[in-house]
Amino acid sequence: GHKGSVIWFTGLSGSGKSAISDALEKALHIRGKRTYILDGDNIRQGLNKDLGFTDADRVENVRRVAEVAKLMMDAGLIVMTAFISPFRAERQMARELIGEENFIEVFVDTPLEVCEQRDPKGLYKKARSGQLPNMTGIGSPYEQPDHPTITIKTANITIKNAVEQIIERLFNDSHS
Ligand code: GGZ
Repeated sequence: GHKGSVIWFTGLSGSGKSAISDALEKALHIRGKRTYILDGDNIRQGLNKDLGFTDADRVENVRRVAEVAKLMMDAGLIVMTAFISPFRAERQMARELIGEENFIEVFVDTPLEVCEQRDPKGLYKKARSGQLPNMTGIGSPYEQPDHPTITIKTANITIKNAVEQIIERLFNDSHS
């Protein structure tokens, strides 16, 4: 069988999903693992460029990401996905498609206020002024995971520490 797995990050815009997945990828490379990060940059610009931010489009975005992640996992990669993936039902769909034993859900639990203070792209500001009505956390819901494999509270923990927690979960049990 394959040695792949999927590390599924979920959290608000600006929560730190991309930063943590980038750091995790470096740690995995040091351990000789082959990886791939699926994120907005390589998916929403290409395969999913027909999709926006309505509920239906987010559902379809996450569905396609789950299918692609599964294919890459079957090819033996450790796949990281860094999408808000705001809806519980679609994350559950991804978990079932990929298989419970291969699926590590990482909740990047950063409070909305902190994400809003960071606001690197000014999207929250735009949302507050009414110019981006369906911003996640403002005009569009984010459903927190009930039972994530790992919760990263970025307020109390460094990126290095977050990476260590995920690595431990990956290698110190059935996920080796
Ligand atoms: C949320 C939005 C929106 C709206 C554009 N709501 O911080 P970013 O900029 O780089 O990451 C966000 C990204 C979210 O795309 P996802 O594919 O992860 O979303 S989902 O899983 O819900 O399909 C943000 C930017 O796109 N962005 N408009 N309205 N984030």
